[in-house]
Amino acid sequence: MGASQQIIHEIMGRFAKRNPNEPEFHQAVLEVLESLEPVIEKHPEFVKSGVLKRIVEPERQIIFRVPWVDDNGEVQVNRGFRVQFNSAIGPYKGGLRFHPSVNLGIIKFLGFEQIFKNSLTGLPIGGGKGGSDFDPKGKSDGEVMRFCQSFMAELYRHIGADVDVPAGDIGVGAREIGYLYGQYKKLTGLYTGVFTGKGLTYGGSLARTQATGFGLVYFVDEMLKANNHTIADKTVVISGSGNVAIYAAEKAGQLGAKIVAMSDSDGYIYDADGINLDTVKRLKEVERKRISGYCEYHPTSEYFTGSQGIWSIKCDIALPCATQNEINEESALKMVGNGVMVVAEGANMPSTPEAVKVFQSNNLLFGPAKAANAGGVATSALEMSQNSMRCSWTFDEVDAKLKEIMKNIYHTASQVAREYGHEGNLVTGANIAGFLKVANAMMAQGVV
Ligand code: NDP
Ligand code: 2IT
Repeated sequence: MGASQQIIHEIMGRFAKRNPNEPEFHQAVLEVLESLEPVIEKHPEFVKSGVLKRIVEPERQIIFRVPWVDDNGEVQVNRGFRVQFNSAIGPYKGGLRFHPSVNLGIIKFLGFEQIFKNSLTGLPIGGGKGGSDFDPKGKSDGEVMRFCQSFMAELYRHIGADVDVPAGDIGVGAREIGYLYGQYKKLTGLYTGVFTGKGLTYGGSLARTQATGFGLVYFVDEMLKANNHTIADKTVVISGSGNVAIYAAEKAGQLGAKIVAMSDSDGYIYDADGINLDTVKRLKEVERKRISGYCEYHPTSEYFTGSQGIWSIKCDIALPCATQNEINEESALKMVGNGVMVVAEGANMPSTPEAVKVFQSNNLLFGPAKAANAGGVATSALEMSQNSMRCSWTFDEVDAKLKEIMKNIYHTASQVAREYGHEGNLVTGANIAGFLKVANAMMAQGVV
């Protein structure tokens, strides 16, 4: 074992003892630390000043009770989380996830990823994440509102426009953000940019709704261009049918690609003619129904239960946009066998480490989440700028900035990978590039 490997091994050993039973958090930290090997060799000062030990420990973790009353008059209790992971380069920034699978380990993995992703955007935002094990599915608007109000009754004291700025993630969209923001304003009396993803009538930014999906496709487009290909006429498979998936499909379609499959947690649809996105939007954004309903409107399409099967569909470009670890080694091998050319992650950590190895050893173009899905949070930072300036930019202005940011992220990750001896490995490039800015800021600010 080399000296830098030994250092990583020691940090991981201590980390594992201090964070038991949090497999997703381990997975995220191990991937980053392994990427940092060449950095440790070049910059022993990061080890000496404890940057590595410090960066894997959240600055603050808040866990709270969220009691609310359901439509039957019964008291329900959920658990709320906010992990304020790193504020070296700006106020904590990151979404809130409402999903029954949420626990502290999930929020820590997401908060940790957010540090490097936010750094990669080039904008001044630190890393954080929050959420609850509340399941908005099947709840009435009144129940969702009461839950959000109770959640914010605690969270409000920990956040602020220059302190910590939450946004959406799985299960938190325009409706939830409206209720959360309304309660924040009522409790504090402040009309500030404390949230992003806000509605357009109360401080939201044009193009934030589209930003993660559009940004993902801008990233793919840039990656393809750099390799003398284009997105036009490519066949695309997209998992999920939420915010990220829908707008990735919209932009890929605009650029001439054909989307043949989308999914939700129950199953997936296959439409050889190309998916009709208006139907998906109506089902998911308006009616809050299941993706299976698609086939009623498009009888030549097919529905399959279970979300794994989507990865056996032949395509040129695969965009996992649902959740963590949704592509395992077996699925990755199938995708490679079917000749997939590009895999770019719209979701956070959707590929298992084994799947990533399969993609990398087969030399396809692989865009890791921290780089490929950073367009959402980047546009959140643009929303913060507009709120501070008390102005709003046009859709085209925001979209143009987003495109520029995604191009820069691609080129930064690819250039840094080359500089550190890992040409073509965007996982290593993105992790190192994201880390360096944060690590330098931490060094400059002393042991805090
Ligand atoms: P949404 O809640 O809008 O949509 C999530 C989609 O993924 C739904 O189709 C959902 O299906 C599916 N899904 C969720 N959990 C699971 C699961 N355990 N198994 C299978 N399918 C699942 O969330 P977003 O589109 O906002 O988020 C999707 C991913 O993108 C997440 O990983 C998120 O962290 C990431 N992301 C989001 C950003 C944003 O700006 N919103 C920015 C960057 C990353 P169902 O309805 O059946 O639950
Ligand atoms: O994972 C993510 O980057 C998000 N859910 C968006 C975070 C944000 O603050 O816009």
